[in-house]
Amino acid sequence: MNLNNLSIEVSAVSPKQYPTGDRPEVAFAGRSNVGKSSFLNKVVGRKSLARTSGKPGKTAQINFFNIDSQLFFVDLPGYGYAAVSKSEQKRWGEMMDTYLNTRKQLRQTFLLVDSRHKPSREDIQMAEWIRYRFGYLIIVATKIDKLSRKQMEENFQLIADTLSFTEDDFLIPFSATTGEGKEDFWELLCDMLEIDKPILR
Ligand SMILES: Nc1nc2c(ncn2[C@@H]2O[C@H](COP(=O)(O)OP(=O)(O)OP(=O)(O)O)[C@@H](O)[C@H]2O)c(=O)[nH]1
Ligand SMILES: [Mg+2]
Repeated sequence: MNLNNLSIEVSAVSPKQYPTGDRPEVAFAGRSNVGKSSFLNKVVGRKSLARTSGKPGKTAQINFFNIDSQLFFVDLPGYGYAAVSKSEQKRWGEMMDTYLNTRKQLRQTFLLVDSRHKPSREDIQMAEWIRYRFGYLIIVATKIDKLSRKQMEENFQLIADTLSFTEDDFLIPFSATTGEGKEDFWELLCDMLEIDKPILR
């Protein structure tokens, strides 16, 4: 797989706009501002393929990124952002439910949680849904550059306990600032999809 060949395929709000064909997809879910778009940019080695922002609520559509015409990475809108109006939150929720519950090409949903905080009720719900649909959970714990090693250990335990980790689940410590965790992500993804690992940059 060649990471020089990347593009945004489509920003969708409804299923008619989803890409056609049967390429596998992996989606990235999590609270607003947790770092989904930053994660995506870092793992593919592009500064601004996905749009990021310090202000929560940046990603408002379902964005499909074409990864070397082999698969799609799917950047989802964040949940749990109180400053978005109730009707807008409802619309996003429905849009995501539709995608997550109906999309046949979807091979796994990675759940991003902030390594500094205890997972929220919505994170727990999402984790349960992922286990139900895919059999196991892959958590990306973001922003680890903001923690000491000791805090990290403690917080990873809290995350694992809160999400009722089993031995089938994975946790990838990650930083979009330092790039830590990028290798582990690709290792896991390529094993899962049985594809060759790309040359990372
Ligand atoms: N220090 C640090 N900051 C990060 C990291 N990842 C993301 N950020 C910052 O967190 C903020 C939110 O990042 P985004 O990637 O836009 O978050 P998102 O989850 O896509 O947010 P929504 O699109 O609103 O759901 C930005 O200011 C990023 O620069 C990280 O690993 N370390
Ligand atoms: Mg985003």
